[in-house]
Amino acid sequence: MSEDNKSTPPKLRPPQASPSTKPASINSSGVSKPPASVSGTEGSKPPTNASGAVTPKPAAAINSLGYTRADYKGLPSTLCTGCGHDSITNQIIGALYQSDISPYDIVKLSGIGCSSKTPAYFLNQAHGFNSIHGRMAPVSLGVHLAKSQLKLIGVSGDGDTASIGLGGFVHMIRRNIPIVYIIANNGVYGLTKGQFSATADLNHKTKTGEANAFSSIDTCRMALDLGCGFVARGFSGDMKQMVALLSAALRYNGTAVIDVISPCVTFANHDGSTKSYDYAKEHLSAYQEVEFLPHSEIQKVDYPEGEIKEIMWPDGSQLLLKKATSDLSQFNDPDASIKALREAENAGQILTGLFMCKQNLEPLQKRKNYVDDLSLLSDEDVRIPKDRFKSFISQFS
Ligand SMILES: Cc1ncc(C[n+]2csc(CCOP(=O)(O)OP(=O)(O)O)c2C)c(N)n1
Ligand code: SF4
Repeated sequence: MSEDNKSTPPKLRPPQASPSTKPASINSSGVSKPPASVSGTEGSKPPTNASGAVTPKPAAAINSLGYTRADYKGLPSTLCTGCGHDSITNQIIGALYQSDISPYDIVKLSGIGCSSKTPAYFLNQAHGFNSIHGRMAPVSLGVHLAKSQLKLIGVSGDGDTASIGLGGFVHMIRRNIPIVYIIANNGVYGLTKGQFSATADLNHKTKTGEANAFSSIDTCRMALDLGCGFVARGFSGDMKQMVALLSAALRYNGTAVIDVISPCVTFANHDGSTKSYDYAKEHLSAYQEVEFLPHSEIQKVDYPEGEIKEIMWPDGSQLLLKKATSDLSQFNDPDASIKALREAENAGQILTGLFMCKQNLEPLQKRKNYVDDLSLLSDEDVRIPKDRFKSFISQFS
């Protein structure tokens, strides 16, 4: 945890005991570990009935890799009670549990902010890098080049991404770095007590009534314009939609941007805030309804023509898009999605759903023909030979 994240958000929960966890066991290539029950129940007393006899505990449900949902959890949250970011954490855990991805094959990334603290609250067993403010995207490039077979999940704030981190965000998209890039968007800098961020809407008001004088940056429109292959917006209060979007993003091989409206209950949940729970509930509008069917739950159902679009994933899972405000052919047309987002903004609506899902974009590694795993290169491969180094240095003597 960096120095910055030691600043304390207001209304903290009392400290809670952290769950017991086993350290990650990593194989020789630094990846994965065979499925095991790592829920950490050893050492605790078994449950007993009134007469003191040990009652058998019902077995926890497991996913296809043999992990329980608890195996995808992290430490208890220290965010304000009711913070939208905690809902996103739960949604990430839910999507990961049904993802068939081992916790040991994931790298969690973040910048600085309340949102950037949240990777501590999921996936205790994963690798992680809590970077500096606005630098999650460039750090993700380094991590990906060092170990391209690991799955990257990043949580950044709207300040972290759209204010200080905008340059890195833009170039990450241009390079199509494979990462699930979640923007927990509350329109404010929560950690530093509620200043406007670059996604705060024009005329959005602070708690003391000050109106924002500047127009907002829409990270989804920007990502679409830059050619991002997976772009979506969700609301932290909509578990079903978020788990569906995250489940699809986790299977996407390229940059997957999900902007999530995530109310800050302490600094942006009042009348006049356009990122409050009440405002979001009154102004949400769905581009389409989304539903995710893991491959184990697929059933063949016939839908009326034009009402449902099925997106198939390589593992056999399906993302179902059901017609809402848009014609279902629009979602893969960046111009149509940008137009719909702009129209929604002009009408004071928050448009959520999937705006782009292009599965055939070449990921970074293929475009540049990079080696798969920089971390496996030998010293000889990465060191300049001694004689060449000497001759290079001799130029300066
Ligand atoms: C270089 C630098 N500038 C400023 C800060 C102070 N700072 C810490 S977090 C933050 C903004 C956090 O806002 P956001 O990313 O939206 O996350 P939130 O706390 O709202 O979840 C700022 C400005 C910093 N840590 N580093
Ligand atoms: S974003 Fe707001 S509500 Fe959430 S922890 Fe930070 S200050 Fe609290």
